[in-house]
Formats: sequence, structure tokens, C-alpha cells
Amino acid sequence: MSLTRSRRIRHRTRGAAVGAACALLTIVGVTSTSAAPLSPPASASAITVEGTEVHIRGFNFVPAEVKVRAGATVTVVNDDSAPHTLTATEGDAFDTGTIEGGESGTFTAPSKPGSYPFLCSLHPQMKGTLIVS
Ligand SMILES: [Cu+2]
Repeated sequence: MSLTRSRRIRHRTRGAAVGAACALLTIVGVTSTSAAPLSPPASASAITVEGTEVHIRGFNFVPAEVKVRAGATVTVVNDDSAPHTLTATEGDAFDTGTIEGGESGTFTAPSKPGSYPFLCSLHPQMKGTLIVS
């Protein structure tokens, strides 16, 4: 067996595809149940979920990274049987308060764009990030 065999030059096509993916990522669509001033684009990229709904499932925030518009109302659905919260890690930027198992709560995203880490105040190992644009 020769080790050099797998090191042959491979034909790669990159660059164009990467550029297109980056362009898609700059489009932020927020699907809101309340009044939306602009109609969001139908297509969305997969890396970060855009929307105004977060689930709590198996002691995890799903998705753990949530992208929203400033001031958006975000619904948090607790799919577990245990109570949870979604609470800003620093300060009092947002907090759902305790959401009982099987129920849902809401909070209002900060009006200032930025990245806001959050956790469950009952289970601090549960973490996520709210990205406000
Ligand atoms: Cu919890």
C-alpha cells in the first residue's frame, strides 16, 4: 500500500458557493405572529434559526441561538414536564419568569441590537444566546 495514493490532487470547486452562502446569511427574516412591518423572505439559512419561537426540550433551548429583530415578542414553549425560565444572563434585559411544563411564555427582545446570553434560572446549565438585529 502506498500512502501517497490518497494525497493526489483533488479538483475542488469553492469560492463561488461560499460567497453565495455568505450572502444568504445576511438576510434575516423574522416570522412574527404579530404585526410585521416588512414581509420576511421565504427562504432562510440553516445555521441560525430565525424566528420568534423558542422551545425548551430535554433541558435544552431549541434552538440555542435565536435571531430576532429588536423589540420582537418571542414565545417560549416548554415541551418538558419540568418548569423552566428563559432569563437574560446579565442584567434584566428579558425574562419569561417560570414557565410550567407544557405551557408557554413570552418576552420582549431588547431594543438594542447585540448578542445576549441567556439561561434557565432554575437550571443554570441550560444556556443559549439571543441575537438581536
Ligand atoms: Cu430549566
